[in-house]
Amino acid sequence: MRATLICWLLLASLLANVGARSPVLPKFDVDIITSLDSEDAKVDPKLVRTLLDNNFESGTLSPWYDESPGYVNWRVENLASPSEANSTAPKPATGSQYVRATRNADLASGLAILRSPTFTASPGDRVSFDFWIRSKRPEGNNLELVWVVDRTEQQLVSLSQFSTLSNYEWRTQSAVIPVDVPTEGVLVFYGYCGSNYEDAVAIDNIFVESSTYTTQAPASDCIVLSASFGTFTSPNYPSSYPENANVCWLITGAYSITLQFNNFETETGKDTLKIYLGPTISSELFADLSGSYIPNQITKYTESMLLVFTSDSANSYAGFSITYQIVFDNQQRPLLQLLLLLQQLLLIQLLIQLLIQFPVPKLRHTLQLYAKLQRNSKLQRGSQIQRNSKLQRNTPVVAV
Ligand SMILES: [Ca+2]
Ligand SMILES: [Ca+2]
Repeated sequence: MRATLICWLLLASLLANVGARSPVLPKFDVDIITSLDSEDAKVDPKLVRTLLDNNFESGTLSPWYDESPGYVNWRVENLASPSEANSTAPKPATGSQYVRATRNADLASGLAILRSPTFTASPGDRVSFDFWIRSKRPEGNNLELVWVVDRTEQQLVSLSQFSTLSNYEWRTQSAVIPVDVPTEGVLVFYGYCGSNYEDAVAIDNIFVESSTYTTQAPASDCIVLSASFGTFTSPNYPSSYPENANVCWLITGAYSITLQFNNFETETGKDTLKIYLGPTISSELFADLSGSYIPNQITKYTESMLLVFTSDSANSYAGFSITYQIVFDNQQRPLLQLLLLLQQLLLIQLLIQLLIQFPVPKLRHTLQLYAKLQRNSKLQRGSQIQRNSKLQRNTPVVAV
């Protein structure tokens, strides 16, 4: 691994010298990425997905990080105080801070690498960003964006065509992250910057957005289960469901959701019922069910749940019947109040039972008896006090 890095540094050094003379674009080495892949092992890829957006106004790259091997590094700079004053950036569309491939005092050329932590991309996810790129020679510099999964890079964007002497424009670029199923991977920006003072590569407003399909289609096209309880089935149940079925059910605004499977029979591995703990297929996949095993009852404390049933083009079975029960979020307070009321009712019932055990005449007798006992005990205490005070008076005072 170290040998690879040394080789690469030698290559970068060579490129630095070549880059000063002619606009040769570097060939990127996958090993660079994988050799630097240990830092984010502790970060949950599902959680970090929502943190990737950065407009750099806070002055930090996080959660992106600089993996540049030398010469040129990513630095967040302010429009008011650019790190390379000879070639100041145009004003960004919003804010004043952005990240720039910044060279040393000698303006040595090189490759700057900006890398995301490993995160889970869902189908349709799209990355967008603003960029400014300039060079003394046409196409002399480049900004590439690649998607890396299992040490394999896939180029999403290459922007050298915007690298001209006269370019002073921030532009927006976007690309779909190419995944068919939720996939863990890394986004990497490669910024190659030459050694002329006019050379510049800068990035701003990185956003990773879910596609319209994943965020909206299930919510609008699905069967919305809005009653507190009920039963839903696969199409045609108990007859065979159709081939190429694609049906979904959506529950939202819940506090908890319970599913009781009355029957379940689908083609194993081909015709599946997927249960997501959230409103879209980008949400956490809780279960991927198929076959003839009837699952146990499920109760999940989740605001929403999406169930998606799909079948392939052959071999259909009876499908499923599921009884659901939803405790809606706004039912929680009334439910707690009801429980408190029940508790009070139980106390009242205990009192009533006591009264039944002591019928009223008997109760009056008991109270009279209690009053008499109280009087007697007062009298006894009174005579005891009198006796004690007599005793005290009769005790001689001993002079010291
Ligand atoms: Ca900004
Ligand atoms: Ca099938």
